[in-house]
Amino acid sequence: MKLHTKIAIGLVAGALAGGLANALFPDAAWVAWIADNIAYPVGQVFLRLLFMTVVPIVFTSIVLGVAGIGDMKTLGRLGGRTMIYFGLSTLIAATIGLTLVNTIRPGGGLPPDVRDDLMAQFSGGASDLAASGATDFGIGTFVNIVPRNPVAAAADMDMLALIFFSLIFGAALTLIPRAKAQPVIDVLDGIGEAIIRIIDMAMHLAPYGVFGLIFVITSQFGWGILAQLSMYVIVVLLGLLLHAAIGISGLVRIFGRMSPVRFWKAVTAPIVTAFSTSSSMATLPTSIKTAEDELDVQPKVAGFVLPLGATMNMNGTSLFEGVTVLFLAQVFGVELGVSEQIVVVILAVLTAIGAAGVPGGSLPLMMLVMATVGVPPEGIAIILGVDRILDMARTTLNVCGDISAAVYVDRIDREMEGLAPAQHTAAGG
Ligand code: DAS
Repeated sequence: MKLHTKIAIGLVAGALAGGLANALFPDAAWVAWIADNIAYPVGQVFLRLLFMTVVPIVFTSIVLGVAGIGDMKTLGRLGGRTMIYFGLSTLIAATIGLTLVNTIRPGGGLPPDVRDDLMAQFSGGASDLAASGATDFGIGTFVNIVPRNPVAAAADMDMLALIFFSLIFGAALTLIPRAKAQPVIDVLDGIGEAIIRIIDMAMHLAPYGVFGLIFVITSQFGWGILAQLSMYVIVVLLGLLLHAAIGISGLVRIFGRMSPVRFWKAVTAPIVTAFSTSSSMATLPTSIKTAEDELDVQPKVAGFVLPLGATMNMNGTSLFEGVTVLFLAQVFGVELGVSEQIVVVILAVLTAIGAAGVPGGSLPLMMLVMATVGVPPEGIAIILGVDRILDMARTTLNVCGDISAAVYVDRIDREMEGLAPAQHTAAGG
């Protein structure tokens, strides 16, 4: 049986068991005992396993992505444009997500007492995130991005500082002799692979972890909370669709100088692969083949932009994180003003850089975004049960965003080298 089927079964079983317990035995001590002593610990172990991977996966994926650009000349010519495109497309996605979640407010409308109980339930969690208070977004935030001590930043899970150091360290590796940098890159590559295996292992615990997490919620709050979730799922999927139709199509037309119809027809194989694997990494070979064969992207560009994109460019993920953090803030009654929402957008873009291109790769990082703006990170438990569906959809958008970036960078490189424009073989307008 496929993992996501097991996760779905864990979700349904946990929701049914918890909802029934709440309906048939309201406030029963034995139900609370099961929730506190069995369901909650299982759920927490699952969450902490994901949490445990945050620091190493952020550091290794960003350092390898930047160092993988190669020499400074390539870094300058292609890397700069690639990063700008990644940042722009991710920012558009996060903005679409935030606009939707503020307009539709899927997390609003919970009775105040339920909201207070939820906050009590999740803000006393055993999470190691010290920074569960909101971030005072201001000049100090920018100064603090530069860590005095990168190890302390990692130990404190200071997200912005960790990403800053990783970006600088990766760039520095391209400035030292390759013979000295390569061993470091090889070690980090091995660490990154091992961490991805840990995320794989953690995701195999997901069916039980999800059961535990959703049982705790539904046994205490009944099924009403799940009605809120359906609106949330609709908002995320609508946002992803809008970004595909407007964001990526617009970028393909303006930056790639290509017909969006031709682009979307050419990327069918990567779409199907990403949707079924929920992994940008697993889809990478298909993305590279499609970019080269269907969109006539030069192999040197496809081989540089797509692996970088699978690691650092996640349009769907940044949109998902923006919507989810604000949805959970609405559920908990945490009012996020403009400055906090700007922090959410910046962090959603930055954590999309550090998220691993594997199933559930962004979940640990999203918990950091939540804690940074004062939303209890354990509250992620509320959406974990529906995350797999959303992961399939957001990964698909991540991959399409990467391929659109390769089309743009290839056009720029051809113009700079005086080469003929790409001949797109895919049928279409
Ligand atoms: N599943 C991740 C990917 O492969 C995205 C995510 O977890 O947000 O892109």
